[in-house]
This record gives sequence, structure tokens and C-alpha cells, in this order.
Amino acid sequence: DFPPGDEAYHTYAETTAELQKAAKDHGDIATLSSVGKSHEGRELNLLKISDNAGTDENEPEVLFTCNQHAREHLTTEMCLRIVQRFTSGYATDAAIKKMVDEHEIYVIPNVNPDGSEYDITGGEYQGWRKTRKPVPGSSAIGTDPNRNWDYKWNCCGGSSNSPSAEDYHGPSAFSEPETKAVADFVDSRVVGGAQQIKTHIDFHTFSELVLWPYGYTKADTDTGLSEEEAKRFADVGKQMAATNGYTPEQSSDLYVTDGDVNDWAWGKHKILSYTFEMYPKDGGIDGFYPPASVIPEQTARNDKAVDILINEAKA
Ligand code: 0X9
Ligand code: CA
Ligand code: CA
Ligand code: ZN
Repeated sequence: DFPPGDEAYHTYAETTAELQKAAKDHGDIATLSSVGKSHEGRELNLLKISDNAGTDENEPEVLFTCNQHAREHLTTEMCLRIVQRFTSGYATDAAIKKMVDEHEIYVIPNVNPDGSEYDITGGEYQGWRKTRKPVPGSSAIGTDPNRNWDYKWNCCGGSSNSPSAEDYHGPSAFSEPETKAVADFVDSRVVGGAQQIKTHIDFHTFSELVLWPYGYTKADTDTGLSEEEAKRFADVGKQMAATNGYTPEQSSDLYVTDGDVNDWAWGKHKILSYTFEMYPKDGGIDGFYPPASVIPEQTARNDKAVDILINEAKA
């Protein structure tokens, strides 16, 4: 469980219970399923929010993912905030109703549930980042899921070959069942030759940044990313950053990574895919563990950016 004082953070079981409750209380607009199982067998929960949620309608689709990195617990709270706002708000808030009616919104609050559960073992934070799958042929445990995506995987020195490293890219692209399951889900949203998911945010902590592709290169444009497309990433990124006070930049301006989720989502599927690095702006290891008292403010802080991202799916 979470350490004393931080009980307001949701464990995996508590997160699952919240999703079940949302689907039960709002059955017409919310359905709970799973994109697959983690290495240790946990369901990778997927909540779909839309009018007629049980039907695949011809509406632009939007994806929010959280908790790729185990210790970034504030991100799971962010996904839960999105769930709460768009389900509980539906009956009373006209703007919320319109977004829900006109889109299909997918939320995956725990991409790495084995890691986040491990991180709170014994009621003490473990400082864990990666998955929990042992690396074959090594005594090390865990791969960095955000170096494991199959686009320019291990191409450019933006990840480690060393199994014990925090940014280990894994033995092969999609070696981790968690990234593979989310990717298979996204692949499955190609309907009639067209990817239905148009926009995406992957939430991380911390540094208060809005980041966009490519991460594998410092170049502003490259294969599959034209000047016009790069400008759209920057324009929408800056619009969102203007609402939450984060710093907007191309992800490689922070540092080069290869195999991150945004490069894959854009490179393979042309999904307008961002990383948000949430609160706090600065901090050492403690930056990953802000007190639970900040959850309401630091998740609500992204409401407007989330709305922009959803409405951008139509463009
Ligand atoms: O390194 C990561 O995966 C992300 N930062 S975190 O501190 N949450 O681990 C940032 C990934 C964004 N991509 C690039 N910087 N290229
Ligand atoms: Ca619908
Ligand atoms: Ca659809
Ligand atoms: Zn992260």
C-alpha cells in the first residue's frame, strides 16, 4: 500500500474498483475492458467513454495512457481524473457532454501495474521505474517500457543496452507484454484502413513539460514528419502548455530517446501523440513522490489541455 499520509493515491486494486464503479454507474457512456495482461498477470484496464459506449461509432477516437513508469503515481490519478470528469460530469456539463457524444475516449490508467505495485511494497517507496519482467540471460529485472516501442527501437543511442540500466530498451522491441498489449490495441483501431485514434497523451512525471516527437533525433523534421506536421505538433503543444503553465518543446530538446511511445504512435500511425511531464517542476528523487495533497490541484491543472487534445481529434 502507499506510505502513511499518501493513502489518497490509488493502488492498482483501488484504481480497478474506480473503473468498475464508473462503468457500473454510467453504463450507457462507459465500458470497462482490458487490452491484455501484464507480466505478472494483472489486467491492463481500458475504459471507453462515449455515448453508446458499447458500439463502435464513427467518431474520432482519443487515447490517454498513464503509469508507463512505475513510480509516477500522480499520472494514474490524472487518468482517474479524466474518467471522473467525463463520466460524472456528463449529465450536468454541456461541454463535457458534447466531447463525450462526439468522440470515443479511451483511458488506460495503468500501463505498468506490476511496476507501480512493486513500487509501494511494504508501504515504502522503492524508487522503481521499469517493468518487473526478469531479463532473459541476466540477473536484472525490468525493462524501461518507454524505450521498448517498435519504432526506431535502439536506433540512436537514446536507450541503454545494459539490462540493469534505468533506460534499458529490453531484449527486443515489444519484449514487454505491457507495451505489446497497448500497441496491439492501437493497431486494432485501424478500421477500413484508417487509424481511428487521432490524438494521444502519455502522462509522466516530472518537470512540467509538454513534449512531442520525434525523440530519436534532434532534427525538427525527418522521415514521416514534415515541416507542416512538426508545426502542428508545436502549435497544439504550445496551446496546451499555455493552459497549464508547462514548458512546450520537442522531446529530443530534453534528451534523445529511442523507442518511446510518441515516436511509435506518430511514426507508425500518425497519431498526434504527446508526453506530459506533470508536477513538480524541479526535484530530485522526491519529485516522483509529491504528497497526496497535491493530487486535486495538479490533475485539474490539465483539464483544459485535455479538452484541447480531445477537440483536436476532429481536425
Ligand atoms: O525518459 C522518459 O521516458 C520520459 N521522462 S521520465 O522522467 N518520465 O522518464 C520522457 C520521454 C520523452 N521523450 C524524450 N525525451 N525523447
Ligand atoms: Ca459514441
Ligand atoms: Ca469508432
Ligand atoms: Zn516517465
